[in-house]
Amino acid sequence: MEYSHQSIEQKWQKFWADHQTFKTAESTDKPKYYVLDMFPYPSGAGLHVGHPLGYIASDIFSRYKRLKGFNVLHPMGYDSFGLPAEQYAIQTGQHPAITTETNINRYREQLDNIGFSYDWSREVRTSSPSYYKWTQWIFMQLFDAWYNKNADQAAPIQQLIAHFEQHGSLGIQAEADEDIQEFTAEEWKSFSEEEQQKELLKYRLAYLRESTVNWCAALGTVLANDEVINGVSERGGYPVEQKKMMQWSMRITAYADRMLRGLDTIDWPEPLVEMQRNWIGKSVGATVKFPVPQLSTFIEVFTTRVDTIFGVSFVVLAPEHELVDALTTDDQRSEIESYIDRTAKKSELDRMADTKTVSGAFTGSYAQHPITGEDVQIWIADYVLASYGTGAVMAVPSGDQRDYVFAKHFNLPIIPISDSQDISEAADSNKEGLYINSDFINGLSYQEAVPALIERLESLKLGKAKVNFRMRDAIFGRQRYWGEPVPVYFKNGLPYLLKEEELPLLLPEVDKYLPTETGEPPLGRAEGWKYQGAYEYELSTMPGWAGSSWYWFRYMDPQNQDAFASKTAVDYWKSVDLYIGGSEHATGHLLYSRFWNKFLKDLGFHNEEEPFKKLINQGMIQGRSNFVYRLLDDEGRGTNTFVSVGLKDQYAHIPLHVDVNIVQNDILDVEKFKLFRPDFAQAEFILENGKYICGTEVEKMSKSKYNVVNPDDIISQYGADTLRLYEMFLGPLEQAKPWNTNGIEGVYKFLRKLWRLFHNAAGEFEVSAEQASKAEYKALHKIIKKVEEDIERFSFNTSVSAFMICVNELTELKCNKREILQDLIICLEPYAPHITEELWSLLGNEAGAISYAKFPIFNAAYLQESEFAYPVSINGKMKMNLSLALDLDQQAVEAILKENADVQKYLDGKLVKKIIFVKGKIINMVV
Ligand code: ANZ
Repeated sequence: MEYSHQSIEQKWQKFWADHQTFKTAESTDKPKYYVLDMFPYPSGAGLHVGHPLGYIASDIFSRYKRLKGFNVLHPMGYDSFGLPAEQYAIQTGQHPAITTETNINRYREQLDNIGFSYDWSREVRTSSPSYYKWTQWIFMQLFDAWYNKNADQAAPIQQLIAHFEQHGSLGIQAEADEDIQEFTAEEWKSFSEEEQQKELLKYRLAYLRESTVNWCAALGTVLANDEVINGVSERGGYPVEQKKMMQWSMRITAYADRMLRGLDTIDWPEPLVEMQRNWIGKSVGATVKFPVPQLSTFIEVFTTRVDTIFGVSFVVLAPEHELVDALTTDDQRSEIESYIDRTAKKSELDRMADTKTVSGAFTGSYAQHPITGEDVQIWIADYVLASYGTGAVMAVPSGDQRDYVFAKHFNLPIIPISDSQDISEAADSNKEGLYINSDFINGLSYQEAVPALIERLESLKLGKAKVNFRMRDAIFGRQRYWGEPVPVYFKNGLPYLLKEEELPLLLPEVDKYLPTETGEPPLGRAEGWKYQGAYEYELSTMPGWAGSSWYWFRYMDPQNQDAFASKTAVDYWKSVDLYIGGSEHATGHLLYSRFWNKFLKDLGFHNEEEPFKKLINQGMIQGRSNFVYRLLDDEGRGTNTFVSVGLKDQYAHIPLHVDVNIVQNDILDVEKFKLFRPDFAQAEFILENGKYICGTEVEKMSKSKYNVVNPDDIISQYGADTLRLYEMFLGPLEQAKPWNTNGIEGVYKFLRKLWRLFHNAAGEFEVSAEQASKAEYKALHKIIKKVEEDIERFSFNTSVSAFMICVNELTELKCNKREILQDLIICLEPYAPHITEELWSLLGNEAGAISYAKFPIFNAAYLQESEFAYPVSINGKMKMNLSLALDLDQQAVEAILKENADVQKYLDGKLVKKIIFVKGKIINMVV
């Protein structure tokens, strides 16, 4: 029988599904191992060959771990709330739930075709009520919690209320809003219900507050900073403006320090760790107050360089700073206002990215230097960000490059603070010894001067040490339909939670998926949708990242009705041992997930500080585009003649993308090309050696470039096992690489060759029970060792070529020994599960049992060489090679040399004085 991938693969996929081969339970004494993929958003386009790369790698690892005796949790699900289904709903009126369901079915079909060993009984969908009930429940826990700095963890808000009732605000150290009040217990009790709720909102980990947001009018929603690229939305490229709105936020900043510390305890790629570090952006410095006597107020700045304070020659506020209006003098008002208008159009990211344009305006007012008391001008400029530090800086042109450029541009004073006259050098050095000599810090080192300065500022009540984080609290809401409803209603303008037993709060039906006429989110259209028929629900829905910030817990116990996951399941599976996914989630999903994980730990729901122990980013598979070259006529218009790539430079031409699916090994199927587009029906070709050869280029895989390859097509032609092996064979998992089908035949041939080892010349299955030879054992144990080492270090590509070598060796040895072949297919099972299942059962084993077989044990003895070809020299001159057993000692070797005719010929009767013998290396005879 010939190797027929189609029937074999269908047969085994059905078998696995029917027998639930990969269903996982907690009740086992095997050690656990949790392998997680970043679950997909089920888009309408389906999977292309780039998508499964990470899934194949994680599946290989999962299957390998099972063979190694682990109880493996390897689930899959769908991140199924999101914008594309909603955009489609707006265009067509089709409910996003229907689009989502269709897309999921398509994804499932494609995933099944690849032969993944997922436990589908644990599938989750973030958009299903039984799942989002728990997303809402977690939101409620966050709303009902505060962050206790003394304990460095979150705690129930009830505990805070109890403290307020007994001691007032005294003794509370919280991560909270800046404007929290001080009050006694009596005062607290005298507050109205409304006043108490307002105060508590400043402490809650999920809270409402007015904030500047990235408003995207075209998408009708607020976007997170990482969803805005160069001032336009990441999805769709629509303009984004800054706008003030009441928004739900998550106090992720409370966890900033723990998130930083945690990075040292996990095994993640260094660039990813670095991105998170920068995103969190811890800065150790001080806040300093510059008095503004005429307004009896202060301008507070944040600086990491308090040592440069004597170089301050002006202060700069962000244009949005709350004091700008009061500080602006009549003379300067029109200039300031027009400047504010101009900068409002730029996003924060644009402002940070633009280091070239210098712009700003003078308010007309002055502040006092906190130590020297001198007057300094107050300016506004958009290089100062409203959302960072205090939204104001003390400008030190002799210490800071941006301040220097600004001072030069507007002709502001520059006070030297360094011996160095070269300002760029001084700014670069950016470390020590830049402060000028001043009485009380005279002679102190930088390390001593900073605390001395802070002490002085503290005694003046004009400053204090301060640690700042660049990370902001995360906006938690969007003005869209297709997301989780927030389980909150409003009474007297204040938010209240639903009761736990009222969950899930179902997404209501609406007539259109658009904002209301009055600009409210789509949920505002739901008729009669009121809490207890009386109170307004929150109308925004949760952001895309809500459902994905805890999904790994749900897989542990997906059907649980009483908890997001049972304690038993969570205690058993703990955290994810291996997480594979794309690097685009570095500062979104992977930060939010760490945050929610830590929060749920603080409340005692589990014990793991970090959710994902090891993480690997798979590289992108790029498309390999093909081009045809269309000849141009004298007027530069495209003709209907196409020239092969090698000849194209002899003609005026333009390149055109051509569908890679009608090109094989860069040779165009000209008949299919004529059907590709109606205007090509009459196409003519200038060929090379009778063929039309296409040009190529590596680009992003996308429909518009006609370079999308669908895994289903590869699978129907070559099979899933070939696809799996080939995706790995393309190169190291972490690297970006182009999809190039040119080598896929080689992999397919390898599988057919493997198949033939088990079959005789007549094509009948035939293996021998004889004992294997040394050479056969050697081939087998080489591959056992290699596969084990490769998989353990996630080097999947290198095993594929080793398998090919092994099968070639065994073919040459004409090996059909059962004991060799059976172990070989166990090694190969993680990569090519279908063919190995088939061969396994042909060998007479229990069907399906190969998935739980024992990975063969490597025996080093088989790799030891038993003979060595010694170079034999006479007086240091190499004469010949002599193969001898490696276990011979000097005496035995000398005896053999004496007997050997060739050796005697070279000696030509000369007397041997001494024989130098180094085992496994050389023989030298001294005559
Ligand atoms: C004086 C100074 C002198 C500064 C000097 C730097 C060098 P990181 O490390 O990013 O925290 N800064 C403070 N708030 C800002 C804001 N809202 N927008 C823009 N810039 C702001 O950097 C903190 C430094 O960035 C602060 O220290 C401040 O400038 C500036 F030789 O103060 B520095």
